[in-house]
Amino acid sequence: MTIKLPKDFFFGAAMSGPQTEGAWNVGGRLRSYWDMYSDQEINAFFNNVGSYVGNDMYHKYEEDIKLLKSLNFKSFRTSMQWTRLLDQDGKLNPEGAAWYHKLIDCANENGIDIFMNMYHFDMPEYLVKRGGWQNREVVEAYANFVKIAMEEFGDKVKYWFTFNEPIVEPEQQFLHGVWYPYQKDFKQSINVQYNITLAHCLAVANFRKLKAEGKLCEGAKIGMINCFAPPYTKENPTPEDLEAVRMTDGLHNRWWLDVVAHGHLPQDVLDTVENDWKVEINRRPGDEAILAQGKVDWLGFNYYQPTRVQAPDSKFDENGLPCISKPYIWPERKMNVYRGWEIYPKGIYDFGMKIKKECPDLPFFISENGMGVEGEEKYMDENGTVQDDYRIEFVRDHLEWIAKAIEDGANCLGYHYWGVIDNWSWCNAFKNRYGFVRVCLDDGYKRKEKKSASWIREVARTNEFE
Ligand code: BGP
Repeated sequence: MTIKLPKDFFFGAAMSGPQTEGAWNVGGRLRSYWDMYSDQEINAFFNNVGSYVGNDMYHKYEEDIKLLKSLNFKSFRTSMQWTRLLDQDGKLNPEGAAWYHKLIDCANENGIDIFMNMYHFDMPEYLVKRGGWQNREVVEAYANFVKIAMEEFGDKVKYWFTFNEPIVEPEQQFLHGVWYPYQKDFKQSINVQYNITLAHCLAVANFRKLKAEGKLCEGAKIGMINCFAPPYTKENPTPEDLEAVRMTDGLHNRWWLDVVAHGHLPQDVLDTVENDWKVEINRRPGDEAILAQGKVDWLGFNYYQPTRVQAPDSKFDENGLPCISKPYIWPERKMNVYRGWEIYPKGIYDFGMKIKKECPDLPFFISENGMGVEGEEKYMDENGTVQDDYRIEFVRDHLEWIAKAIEDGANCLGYHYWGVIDNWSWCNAFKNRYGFVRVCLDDGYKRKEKKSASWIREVARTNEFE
């Protein structure tokens, strides 16, 4: 059966600056949270590979952009590193800016739209030392960074995004405690989440102001990229299970959806956090007016796996902080065993329909989706080409559900695959490879297409697949 996507549906690549560029000490780049973390604790990283090299895109960007073009991709999302663009006084670093000019010009010359994301978990180290997102001054510093970037590149970048997956830092660093500073404290986590939300809103306000002044490209748009996951629970749930679903959805999904679509936070979530759980959010007078400016033009939806939850064992932990839910293991689940993530393509449809229902005026695109596999050498043929049929199947199954969502009225405009060219990834480093293109770490970071590259090239050319 042939599945057809709309004619103007776009395919593109999702990557990020800190995971690709490398060149960590070139051109006056400052150190980031990841460089600090790598120095402090290299064994927190798979195979002790820290943040320094990325996939060497700093030097290979021309080759990489041509590669994306040859795959028939129309767009490329990366992120601008705060550490590269600005100096420690928050002023433009001309050498850093020069490299981003080259990257953007090269993409434009090749007919690839840059989707420029302004933050991908990569706080400058000197700001981490001032408390990072716990400090309201950092919120202002971020808004300044975005403003400078938009002033510098506004005439050549049309599509801007404030954050990638803003829920990840609060959760990984302050709630689950799996990334430095390894805290498990809901109060810290919700306040970091809140400050990031304000930072987003101030950045949108800067965008709107510059746009009104005619300083941005014709048709320039601003968006936010979120990892959304539909929360499911067990069959025949108890009221407590449903409550776990409500608050998981509230903190992970609706928190952001309400800001970007409606300009406020979900009241039921605030009520639960502040009144029932007695956790104080450091809100200040005037914040509501800031939140009201957070509405965006479109939305990026990253999807990897669903969330399955049930009621927690107790409502509060030993420190009196709330327990929101505990995982529910669905007996029929199919896993990507390498990444430890469930594969559930229908989730992309379910959440797409949720966006349509809850934010009917907000167009979206799939901004990340992908399959990371460890040890892909074992799938290499005699020519050294990775025969990644599993990846083709993964993408095809998700595209099929996207096509169905569009058929049922979802306003989904395109699909960006995560990590088109293998890249470095946070504590996992190069453990799980996502690319349609392999990066040969022991051969000068050479690029080599996998089997899936020819498949996606044809899908992106025709907007249809079998
Ligand atoms: C997303 C992030 C990406 C990337 C991806 C895969 O959440 O936005 O930066 O890391 O997940 O994750 P991993 O490489 O850890 O498997």
